Amino acid sequence: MKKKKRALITGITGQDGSYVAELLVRKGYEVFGLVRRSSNDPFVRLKELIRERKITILYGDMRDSGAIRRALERAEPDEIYNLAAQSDVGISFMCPEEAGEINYHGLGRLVHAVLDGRLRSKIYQASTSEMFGSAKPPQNENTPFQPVSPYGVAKLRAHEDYVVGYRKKYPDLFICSGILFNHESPRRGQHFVTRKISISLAKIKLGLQDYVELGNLNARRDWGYAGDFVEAMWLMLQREKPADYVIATGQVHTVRDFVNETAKALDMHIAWSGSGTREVGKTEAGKVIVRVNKKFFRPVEVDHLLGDSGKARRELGWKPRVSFEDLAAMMAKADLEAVASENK
Ligand code: NAP
Ligand code: G4F
Repeated sequence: MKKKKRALITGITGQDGSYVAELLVRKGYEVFGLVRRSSNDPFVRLKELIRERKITILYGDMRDSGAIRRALERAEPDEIYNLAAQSDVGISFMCPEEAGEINYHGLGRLVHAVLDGRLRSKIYQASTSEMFGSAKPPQNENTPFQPVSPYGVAKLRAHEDYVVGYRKKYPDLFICSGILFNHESPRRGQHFVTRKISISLAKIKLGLQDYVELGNLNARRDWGYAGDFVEAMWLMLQREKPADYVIATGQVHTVRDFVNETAKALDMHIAWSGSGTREVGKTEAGKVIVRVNKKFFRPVEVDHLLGDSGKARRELGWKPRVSFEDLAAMMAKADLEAVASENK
C-alpha cells in the first residue's frame, strides 16, 4: 500500500490553516497541526476533523525552538505549511517586536530545526503582498519590495533571509513561498476589513447594530477567496524545484466597493455623501449606516495592491475561481445566517 503523505501545518487554527487542513485531509494526507496554548477554545473550525482523528494537534509556539523540533520529530512531515503569524497589519504598528519575533524569527527557528534534523521536508512559507507596500501596481515577482508596516518588514526579512537566501545557501533545502494577495472567506478574522463589513452589515440588516465605523474607504486591494488560494500553496509544494509565486486575482476594488457589494447581497443599497472623515453611507431611507473614524486609519497606509499572477497561472496551472461579487455575497450570507441563528 502507498504510504500516506504527512504534513505539518503551523497556524492551523487560522483562516488559511483550516482550509489547508481540509484540502490535505481530502487528498489523503496525515495532517498534524501546531497549536499554541490558548485560554479559549481554538478548535472551533477543526472540531469534526479532530474528533474523526483526521488531524493530530501538537502543542507549540513559534517562539519555542524545542517545541518546533519535537513537533517535527513527531510529525515527520513530507510537507510543512508555515502559516503561523501575527497577521494583523494595523496591530503590527502597536506590537512591532511581536511581528519580528513570530513572522521573522519563527520561520528561522522552523528552518533551522529542519536543517539540524537533516529532514527532507518541503517548506511552504506564507509571504505576502504587504511586502510590496508602496510599490507601484500591478505587482509581480519582479517588483521591488517597499514595505511600510512592521508586519511587512518582518515578512520581507523572512522571505529574503530564509526563503531566497537559504535556498542559495543550502541547495538541498526545499523552501518556497507564495506572495499572496488578500484572500478572504466566512472564516476570516473579524478585525480584517472584509469580515468586519460582512458581520456589521448583517447585524445592521437584522436591527442588532446601528452603524459601522471604518477607516480608509479608498484603500484598494486585490481580494480573492481563501479556498482558491490554498490550492496554490499545495501546487507549489508539488514542484520538483522550489520557487516563489505571486497569487492574486488581478482585479482591484476599494473598501467602499466591498461595502457596496456586501450591502447589495443583503438587499441594502447605500448612497454615499460627504468626503474624508465626514463621508457617510446611508440607506435608501436616509439612515446613516457607515461612518469614517480616524481611529481605524494606519500610521502609514498601503494604498494600492493589485497582483499579476501570470507566473502561477503558467507554471502551476492555478487560477482563482470565486469572483469578487461572489466572495462578498458568500461572506454576507454566511454572517447573516450565523448572526440570525445566534439571536434566535
Ligand atoms: P490568521 O487567520 O490570523 O491565522 C494566523 C495563525 O497563526 C493562527 O492559527 C494563530 O494562532 C497562529 N499564530 C499566531 N502567533 C503564533 C505563535 N506565536 N505560535 C504559533 N502559532 C501562532 O491568518 P491567515 O489569514 O490564515 O493567514 C495565514 C498566513 O498567511 C499568515 O502567515 C499571514 O501572515 C499570511 N498571509 C495572509 C494573507 C491573507 O490575506 N489572509 C495574505 C498574505 C499572507 P491563534 O489561533 O492561537 O491566534
Ligand atoms: O483587511 P485589512 O486589515 O487587510 P490588510 O492590511 O491588507 O492585511 C491583510 O492582507 C495582507 C496581504 O496584503 C496580509 F498579509 C495580512 O496578513 C492581512 O491578511 O485591511 C485592508 C485595507 C487597509 O488598507 C485598511 O487600512 O482596509 C483598510 N481599512 C479601512 N477601514 C480597514 C478598516 N482595515 C481594517 N482592518 N479595519 C477597518 O475598519
